[in-house]
Amino acid sequence: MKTIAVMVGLAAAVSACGGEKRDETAGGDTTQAMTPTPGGGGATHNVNMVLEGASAYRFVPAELNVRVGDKVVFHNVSGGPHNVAFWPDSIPAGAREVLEPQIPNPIGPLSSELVVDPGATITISFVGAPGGEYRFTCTPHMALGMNGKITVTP
Ligand SMILES: [Cu+2]
Repeated sequence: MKTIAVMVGLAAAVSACGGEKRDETAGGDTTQAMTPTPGGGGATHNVNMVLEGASAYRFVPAELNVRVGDKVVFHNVSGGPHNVAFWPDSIPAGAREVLEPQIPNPIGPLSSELVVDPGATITISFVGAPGGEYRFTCTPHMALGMNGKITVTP
C-alpha cells in the first residue's frame, strides 16, 4: 500500500511540474478569487501536503491569509504520513481554545493525528478564532522544514 501511495505522489508531483496550476484534490473549491464576505469569512482554503523530489516535504502554499470564519483543508497528497501541529506558544491568545476541540486524538499539544491515506484531509475552522499568526508544522517532517503559517484577519 505504501508503494502505491508513493507512486500516486510522484504522479502528482510530475503533473505539478507541468506548469499548470491545478489542484487535483480540492474539487475546484479554491479561494484565490474570493470576494470578502461582510462580517467575515466562510471561505474554504486548500493546502496540499506534498513531497517534492526526494526529500522536500512541504505545505503548499506554506503561507496563506484567511479571514475569521474561513476554514483550511489540508490534503494528504504525497509523502505522508503528515499532520498539522500548531505551535502552542506562537498562536494568538485565545486560539488554543478554538483549535483544541478540532483536533481529536492529538499526538502532541495541538498536533493532529497523522493522515496516511492518499487524499485524506485535516480541516481546521477559524470560526470565532482570534486574528493573528498561526504557525504550524508537520510533526514527522518538522526537522525537514515542513512548516507553514496562516495569518488570520478579523
Ligand atoms: Cu509531513
